[in-house]
Parts: sequence; structure tokens; C-alpha cells
Amino acid sequence: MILYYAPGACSQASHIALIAAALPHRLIKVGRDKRTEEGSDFNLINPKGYTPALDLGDGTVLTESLAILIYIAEQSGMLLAPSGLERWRALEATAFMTSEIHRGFTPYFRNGTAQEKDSAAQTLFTLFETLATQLGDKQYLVGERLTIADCYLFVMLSWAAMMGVAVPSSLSDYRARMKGEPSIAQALVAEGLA
Ligand SMILES: N[C@@H](CCC(=O)N[C@@H](CS)C(=O)NCC(=O)O)C(=O)O
Repeated sequence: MILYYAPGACSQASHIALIAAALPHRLIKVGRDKRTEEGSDFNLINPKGYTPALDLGDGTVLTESLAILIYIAEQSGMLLAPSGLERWRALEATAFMTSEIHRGFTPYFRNGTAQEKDSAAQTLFTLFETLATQLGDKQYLVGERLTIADCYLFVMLSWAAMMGVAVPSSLSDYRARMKGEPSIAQALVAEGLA
């Protein structure tokens, strides 16, 4: 498989998942100019123009983090319970992050005004509180093992840290702890962010 990614972008969640699931993959970096590091026009690979995009190995390209993360989980039998409430809670949290929380950062990525960023930071804190409640004093967001929800949460918390957006302290502690997860540490090195 080939993961089209940008360092530190939401594609990092798929990257972490591929490593945690031990699925063989190759990385191709995509620049802001929409060209891959190999010189191809990324818009021809993913007409939506954004990462992540996952080439399943036969030229079929899957997009949208939620779909890619579920695909990785189902290919490996890891990172998502096969049935039951833990499956639905992990999917619920991941959908919440790929839509509500991801969108919450828009003013930071689109050069918003200080006022827009301030308002976004307040909204984001409230959204992150939902996840802090779900985490409680557990090690992982859902159940007792790393799931696709943790892969995505780590990235959202890294964005918050980078933008100076406050999050509940239990989530800051969680992020510090998760940096020690082998799959996360490996992804950060591979993306040149360690
Ligand atoms: N709905 C997409 C959003 C993907 C997305 O926003 N990707 C960003 C990086 S986090 C991107 O590539 N932005 C570059 C652009 O839109 O030009 C998903 O969940 O995968």
C-alpha cells in the first residue's frame, strides 16, 4: 500500500494506524504545491487534492480518514473491536474528530483573525472536554488497547499544542504518554517530526 501524506497533517493518523497494524506500506510525501515528492500531480491521484489518500496496492485509491482508518483496522484485525459497544464508541469518537474537531481548527489553517481563533479555541476546548470525559482515567480512549480513535486523537492534540489551543489537562497527559507508543514514535520519526 502507498500512503500519500503531509508531515503532521491528519494523514498522520492513518500513518500511525498502518504502523500499529503492521501492514506493509510505503510513504509518498505531498507538498503544498500538490506535487508528490516523486514529481507527480497529486490532483490526478486524489482529485479532492488532500491527504490522506491510500493506494490499496493495485492503483485503487481510498480517501477520507475515517474510511482509511476502518480499512486499515479491517485488513489487520487490529485497532477496532469487531463488534459490540467498543466498536461503536471508537467509530463515534473518530467521526467526531474527523468532522467536528478537525473543522474547529479551520481559522488556524486559513489565516483567521485573532477573534476567529479565540472563538475557535473556546469551541475546541469544549469539544475536547467530551473526549476527556470519555477517556476518564483510562490509558486509551476506548477499551484497553490502541484503536483508530487514539491514532486520530494524538494528531488533534498535537495540532492543539502547535497552535497554542488549550485542552483539558488529562488530554495533555494522554498526549505525553502516547508519544511513547512505539507506532506513534515511529511515525513521528518517519515524518521528520521527532
Ligand atoms: N475530509 C478529509 C479532510 C482531509 C484534509 O483536510 N486534509 C488536509 C490535511 S489535514 C489537507 O490535505 N489539506 C490540504 C488542502 O486541502 O489543500 C479527511 O477526513 O480525510
